[in-house]
Amino acid sequence: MSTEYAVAPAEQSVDPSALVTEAVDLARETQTWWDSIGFSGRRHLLDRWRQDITEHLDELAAVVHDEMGKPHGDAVLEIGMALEHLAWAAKHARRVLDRKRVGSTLLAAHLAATVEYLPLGVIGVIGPWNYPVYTPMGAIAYALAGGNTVVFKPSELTPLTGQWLADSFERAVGRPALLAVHGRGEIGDALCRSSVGMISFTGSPGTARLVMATCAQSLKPVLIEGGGKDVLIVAEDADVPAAAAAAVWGGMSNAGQTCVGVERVLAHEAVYDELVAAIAREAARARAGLDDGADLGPISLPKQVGIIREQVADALSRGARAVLGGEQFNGPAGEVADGSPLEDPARVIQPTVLVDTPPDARIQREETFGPVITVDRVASMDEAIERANSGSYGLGGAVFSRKHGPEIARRIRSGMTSVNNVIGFTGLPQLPFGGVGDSGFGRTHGAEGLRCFCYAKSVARQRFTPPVAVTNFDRRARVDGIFKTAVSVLHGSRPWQQ
Ligand code: TXE
Repeated sequence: MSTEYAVAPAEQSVDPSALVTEAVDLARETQTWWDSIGFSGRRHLLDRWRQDITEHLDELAAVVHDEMGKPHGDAVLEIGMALEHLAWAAKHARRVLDRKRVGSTLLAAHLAATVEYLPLGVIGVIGPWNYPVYTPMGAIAYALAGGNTVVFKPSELTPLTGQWLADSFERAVGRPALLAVHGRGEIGDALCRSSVGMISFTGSPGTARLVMATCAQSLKPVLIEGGGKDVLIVAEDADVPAAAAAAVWGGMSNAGQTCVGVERVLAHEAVYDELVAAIAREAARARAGLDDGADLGPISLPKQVGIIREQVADALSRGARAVLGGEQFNGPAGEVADGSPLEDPARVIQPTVLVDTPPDARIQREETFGPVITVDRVASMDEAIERANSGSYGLGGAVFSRKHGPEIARRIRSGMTSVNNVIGFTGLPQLPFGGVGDSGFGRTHGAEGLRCFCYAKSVARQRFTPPVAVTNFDRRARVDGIFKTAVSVLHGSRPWQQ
């Protein structure tokens, strides 16, 4: 497997767009063949890719662990979930995208109609570092299954993982339908300016706006997933121990670097004290560290350490209390230099639980993306929902209630909500994944995810000459009269239905 990678252009004197143009051109050449082999041909080759990843699972997990620090076991979990999506997309692409007859109407009875979803061509995927396999696979697998080829720009924090995926694809399939290009924002920007048919972006809302602005210049469609400030709501009829365990896993796993992770817990006052105690006990059992036995690894993105510490310091200064982990935030908000190694102890942040956090604290509305959760009391589910929906994000979320979960879930303004579990929706390939507000728009996964990288092609074929032809200039009063009568009959008021 090749290990030397195109390094960020900052280290190279070549024009960033030349790297990207070369990859996009190769992907476009390959796309003609990839489209021509059809759904069964692509399914066969995507299954071969999936088997190759499975056969080298530990190797890929080691690359992920080494690059961004998550425990090996968590990397295996992530890769397994990504393979679920790859399998589903390959298997269901024909059912979702292939040509289908659609019904006609009385006025258009002379037409037979079909619709199918055709590939946009080459898809540019810009990926994140926190789930460097699972998240990009949500675009790559669905785009490939629909007949597109893909140029993938992994995060500059996880280039080896991105290249590993492209190399694995090449090993299994033998043709470059998936290519990786590497570098920082300027390579991502060059991909947005290239001739790809669409951009799938996962990252921060700020960068998402830059991506959109660049793509707007060529009217290029974009899919945006911009992070979240997800809540876990605990109703008074909830299973409190289960809710506590979910809050801790959802908030602390992957060192809290999960776009659909739990950032805020809102608990009914009837169960609040019991829940806080249970969360503190559960979170105290999770240990952050650099060793293999750690439950959560270091903070992957150097600048994030400062963001987390500033948000916690701000909350504590406004009266919040840490029922776990507060002591590590005494003293100045530590900065970690951009080039600091993953093994820098300053990147290790222990699970932290804050209570009594004022609503105006930064941590209540800004994405923390660290192993820190706030737990607040509410007097009712109405108040919980109002507070849940008060922010600018709307990605995931969870509700714990024995009887009212689905109805509460529906009122949370987010793309996905789990009921009596946490992030369960990420493991169901059938469910579309995406958000609203600053969390972005467009959907990966599911039927929507397959269609997202295609365009609908509608065909209306004339089966016989219509008895009353309205689309010609010979149309005279007689035909107009007949047409008006038909419209009145079809669309006029129906006294018997009053
Ligand atoms: O994201 P960026 P970063 C959030 C999280 C994190 C913050 C910053 O809160 O702390 O974003 O992380 C590429 N045109 N999430 O710096 O800057 C860049 O190379 C095109 C949540 O990683 O958004 C990288 O590959 N591309 C998120 C990708 O965009 C550009 C997961 C993301 O970078 C570009 C990751 C440009 N002008 C971070 N500038 C989630 N939703 O899970 C940069 N890039």
